[in-house]
Amino acid sequence: QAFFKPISSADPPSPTKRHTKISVVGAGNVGMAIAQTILTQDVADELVIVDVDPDKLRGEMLDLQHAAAFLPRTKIMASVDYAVTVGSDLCIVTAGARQNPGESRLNLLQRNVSLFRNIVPPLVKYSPDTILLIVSNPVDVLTYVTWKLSGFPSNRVLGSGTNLDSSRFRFLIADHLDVNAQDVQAYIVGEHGDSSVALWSSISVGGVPVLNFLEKQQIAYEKETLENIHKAVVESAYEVISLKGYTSWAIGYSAANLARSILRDQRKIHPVSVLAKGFYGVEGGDVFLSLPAQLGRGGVLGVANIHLTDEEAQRLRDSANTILEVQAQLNL
Ligand code: 6V0
Repeated sequence: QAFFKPISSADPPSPTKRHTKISVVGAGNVGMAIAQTILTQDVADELVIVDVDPDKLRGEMLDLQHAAAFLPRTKIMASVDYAVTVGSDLCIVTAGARQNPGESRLNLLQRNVSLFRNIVPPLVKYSPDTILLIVSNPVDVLTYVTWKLSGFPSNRVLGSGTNLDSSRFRFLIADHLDVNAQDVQAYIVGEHGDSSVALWSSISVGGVPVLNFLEKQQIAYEKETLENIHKAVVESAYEVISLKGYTSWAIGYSAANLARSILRDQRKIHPVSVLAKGFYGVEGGDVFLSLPAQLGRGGVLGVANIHLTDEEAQRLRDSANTILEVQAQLNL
């Protein structure tokens, strides 16, 4: 069996293309954290920021431009007019409405869908070949909405999904084992948020499968500790928001990391929100949720065929059903 199921619509990269342009929609906490990480990590030649608030937008643009002397050379532009995004290789959407006191999540989602009707069509109009990376929450449903509104093939629409949850997971495992988080391989898949699925069988440190190692050393399987780590991952966003009001740095690095893999054709595997129908027994409708996907210049190149236990596969399908139930109530 092949390691990747290829997605046939993923075109090979153009060998001559060098100049890279990224547009970020939404100049809030998340959009600006992504923008500044893209700049410091030298991911693009041109960075464009779009928002509906012209003063904030210009202020943020000038503030970033004033750091040019300390950064790799990147042309920075900002406008309320989507014409500035023309020819983008990657568009990252972080715009979102804020939840009103007492407002249901579904109502908030419906308002975000209305925002997306004003965001996705102009992005597509000015950059018909772009890749769309969605960050706004609820990210899985909004990625589906974007796919529908764009008319793009599914390889060119993805959500940041559980790339962030997985990096939180890797940090907590690294902290527990006192190792470097970059040496920890571990995936959280499924919905970004409450019904996410931790793949215990995927955890390895420096190439050594952790559960196998514990079993061989006859060290008691620390299931409770592992489950507490996953619980801490799910709760960590709520904790950060209750402490500082929003999350920004980790999602900034997470999205810039995805941008690099895509635009520099790194072909790395990231748990990101992709059209999941047909993978790992997910059936019953078009649903975007996070699976370990290979990313490159063509967007989502394939989905890794990693081993899931029966319980993990069932949880993934439950996660898919949770998202499908929300989508069924949407007015698209
Ligand atoms: P914020 O600071 O309120 O920024 C939102 C920005 O969107 C503001 O600057 C608005 O002016 C702008 N905006 C609103 N409507 C439009 C529009 N129609 N066109 C362009 N811009 C518009 O929010 P913050 O930056 O903190 O969060 C943004 C979104 O990211 C929210 O939906 C969060 O829930 C989501 N996050 C997603 C994460 C993930 O892992 N996927 C992580 C953190 C936050």
